[in-house]
Amino acid sequence: MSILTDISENLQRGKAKVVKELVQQAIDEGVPAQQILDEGLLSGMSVVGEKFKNNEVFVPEVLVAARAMNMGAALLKPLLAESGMKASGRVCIGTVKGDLHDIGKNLVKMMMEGKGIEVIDLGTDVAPETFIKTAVEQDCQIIACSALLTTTMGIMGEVVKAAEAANIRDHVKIMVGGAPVTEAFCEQIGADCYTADAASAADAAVELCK
Ligand code: B1M
Repeated sequence: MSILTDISENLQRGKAKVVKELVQQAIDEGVPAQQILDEGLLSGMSVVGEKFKNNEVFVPEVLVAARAMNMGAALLKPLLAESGMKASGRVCIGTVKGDLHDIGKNLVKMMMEGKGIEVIDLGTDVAPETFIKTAVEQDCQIIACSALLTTTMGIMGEVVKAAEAANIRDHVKIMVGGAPVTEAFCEQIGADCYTADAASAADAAVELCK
């Protein structure tokens, strides 16, 4: 069994300590960080997601898998950081109100930090007014919203409206993403940028901060 399969299977079983050790071992063996993320951690999480959808596993199992995912990803963080020119900029990021999913949001944060962007992490269940208040007080160029539920993605539209009401739309860009979010939805709510994955979100943030 390859070490990446091993990481994926232990993540599915929620064995956070083993996942952490295996990720470290893969790093030591020279496996590229992006490959460990894609073919080990994210591949395991996607199996968990399918099983969750089919009622083969339930919230507790998903939570321990998520914990293993976050522990493994933390080891990859410095390696995913690209060398070379660092961008400057400040972003506040959060998962929108009513939504507690934070794995994707954490990956986006990690990738943005890897590009040299300062990221203020507001966590999960973030109200529109909290995004706006933080952007104003901390002088952020970007508000980045993540949503994983079809029932919460509409909050992103409220963030755009709140930014308009606060008169910050001319200098604060709004980025949106998460599994149910699409380019069409981004346009519909009047946000500035949709990206499908964490790496593209980081690239887009660098451009928007210029
Ligand atoms: Co939930 N959950 N969950 N869940 N959960 C989903 C999202 C679901 C699709 C599962 C399913 O039924 N198939 C479904 C949503 C259905 C829908 O809305 N249509 C669902 C549901 C229904 C629920 C509950 C309602 C279940 C319940 O209680 N009955 C509940 C809601 C709780 C709440 O939020 N209020 C719930 C709870 C949970 C857990 C707490 C158990 C756990 C979250 C733990 C945590 O995050 N710490 C959980 C998990 C883990 C999932 C699945 C299995 C995995 C999500 C994930 O982390 N994926 C998910 C099923 C699935 O996706 N297959 C599911 C990996 C992650 C890396 O991907 O977040 O998409 P993702 O991020 C991607 C991109 O989307 C992008 O970058 C990342 C990749 O590079 N991206 C951005 C993300 N944010 C971005 C922002 C950007 C740009 C890109 O710019 C700003």
